[in-house]
Amino acid sequence: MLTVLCVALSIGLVGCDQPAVSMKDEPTPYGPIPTEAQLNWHEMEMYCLIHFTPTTFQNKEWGFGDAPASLFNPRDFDANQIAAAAKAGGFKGLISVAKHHDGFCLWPTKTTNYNIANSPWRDGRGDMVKAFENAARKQDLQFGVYVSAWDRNHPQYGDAEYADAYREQLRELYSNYGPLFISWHDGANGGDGYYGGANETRRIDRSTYYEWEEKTWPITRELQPTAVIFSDIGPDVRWVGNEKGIAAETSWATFTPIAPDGSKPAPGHIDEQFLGSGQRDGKYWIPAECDVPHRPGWFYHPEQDHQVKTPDQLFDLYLKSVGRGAAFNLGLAPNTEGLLHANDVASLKGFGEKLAKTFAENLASDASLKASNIRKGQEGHFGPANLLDDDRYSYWATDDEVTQPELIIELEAEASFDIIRLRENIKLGQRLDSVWVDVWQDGNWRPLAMATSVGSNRLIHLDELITTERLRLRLFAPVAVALSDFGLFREADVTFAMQEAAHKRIDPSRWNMVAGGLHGGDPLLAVDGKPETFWLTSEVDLPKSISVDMGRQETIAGIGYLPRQDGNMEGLISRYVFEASTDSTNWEVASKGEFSNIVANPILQYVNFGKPVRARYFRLTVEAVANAINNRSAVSIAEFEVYNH
Ligand code: FUL
Repeated sequence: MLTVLCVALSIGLVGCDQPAVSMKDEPTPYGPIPTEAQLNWHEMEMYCLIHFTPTTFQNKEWGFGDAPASLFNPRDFDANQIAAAAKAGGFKGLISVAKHHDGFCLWPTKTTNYNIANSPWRDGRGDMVKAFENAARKQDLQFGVYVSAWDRNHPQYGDAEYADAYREQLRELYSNYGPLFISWHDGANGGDGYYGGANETRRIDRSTYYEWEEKTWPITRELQPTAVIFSDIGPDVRWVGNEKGIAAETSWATFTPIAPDGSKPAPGHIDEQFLGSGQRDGKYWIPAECDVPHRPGWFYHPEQDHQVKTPDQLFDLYLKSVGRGAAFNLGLAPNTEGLLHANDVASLKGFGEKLAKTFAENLASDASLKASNIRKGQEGHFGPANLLDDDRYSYWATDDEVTQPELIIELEAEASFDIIRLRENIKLGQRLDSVWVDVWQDGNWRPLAMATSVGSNRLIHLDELITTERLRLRLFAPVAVALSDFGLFREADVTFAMQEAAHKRIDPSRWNMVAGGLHGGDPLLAVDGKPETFWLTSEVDLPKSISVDMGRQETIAGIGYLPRQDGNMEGLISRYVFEASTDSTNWEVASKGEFSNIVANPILQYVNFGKPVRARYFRLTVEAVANAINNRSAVSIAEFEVYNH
């Protein structure tokens, strides 16, 4: 009521203690601006994504689509434990992977029999999406769904029937799980799979098959108007282009999706070069989301219990995602009991504490601020005091012709900080080109830091603590500025201890590597313990092998393949066979499989044999590498690790 009254008074030019801004005095929005659903998403900043299917019970990263539903029986499943851990981490939402590429639906859908009703969990009467939704709402977390468009189980995958069934799955989820904040679509689409027993490779035209714009996304708009749609191309939130949780240092919220071949862009069908940085002159407001698993893989693998990201690592990712105007989407992986492991819970708690402590006090909250210009001289509406009121949309603005203003910040007392926070009122667009921060030291202004792409949130992390009483901002924009927040913070410390690894890497220094069909390059680079160096073979026709004499008998529990870490995707192994032998004559296949998702997430690929094997010799056969043409390619290996029992 009061706001309404003040608007009326300000138009009528009558005084009011806190008069609202008259629309005609506000700067005109610059470029594309966010929708209501996008504003909500920006304010959330971080949320979690839960991967849990029969795949978890197979200890695989991508299910093939053939795991029997009878495998899925997490006896101690507790959605509240998972939601409470996310809440303790400071996350504001939960996304249930209601269906992953394996096609298993976590809700009792009418569209396929491959769903939870045919599992033993809760005698087939359970609905896990509902359980996640209830737990999220109980913790005051917003809720969303991820429904993989690729379905390696569905017999009709590739035909029009399946595309219709997919849309029906979305309808079911949009109709029965309350208001959603996000509908999440990934880009992996098409390839080999079970497909109702066909066991074949199926490709689809990613640009046209799902009729995203014509048929699919209109369903989201109709049934879930509060949800943003996430995919490689948006239309509301774009993928950042990696699964490391990191946006580019300069990451504009504005973006124009373009297909690699000039056809219509679609999820999995996009020119990836600007995903991380966005474009200053992008046509649409499509900010980035940074997705990253809490563990190396998106699904739970017991051997990764000691590889959970620590609170400090999560904080670093927070600075490189949320601190760059993107969102932080952290993957959580329940184990076969249906719970998060103790290490995951402890790390989330530590991260939440670190965030809360770090941002508890804005060290500039009592500062006096002097701006070189205030829009129309209206200190009450557009003055710099708005920078300290913790409101993302009240702002300091300049006159239209003042596009390079300055702001002097006099702190109440000397303060030490290593994080600077800046925000724009994004309801008026992303206006600033850059901001320079200077500190007053020994009677002079000294440049301290600069930032581009400020937008909804920009955290500048300094290399060291800075102590000062006075700072200066110099801002540069093509139009009047509309800065809404200025903050100074000091990174807090928290303690965290993790359980030790169960398996140890076998020392490769006594190995004799006999490069067979895999030749060229330096094989020793694959066992030098240095992730940054890698063995790159000559181009060969696959499959090809390498044999190794370990020098003595070992009990091998598993292997690890670390792909090259230089960002180049040439030679990444996607299918392998690992054979073991005690005499180099009789060989036993210890493990055989695929490294799925290796291109999007080129991390250590860990394989646990389940049953350890005795061996002095092993032979690794590379059956296929990602993106190879006619199965002819070089092979690259940063590290090949063998673990004993
Ligand atoms: C990717 C998938 O292929 C991964 O398995 C995971 O679900 C990730 C969040 O999205 O595209």
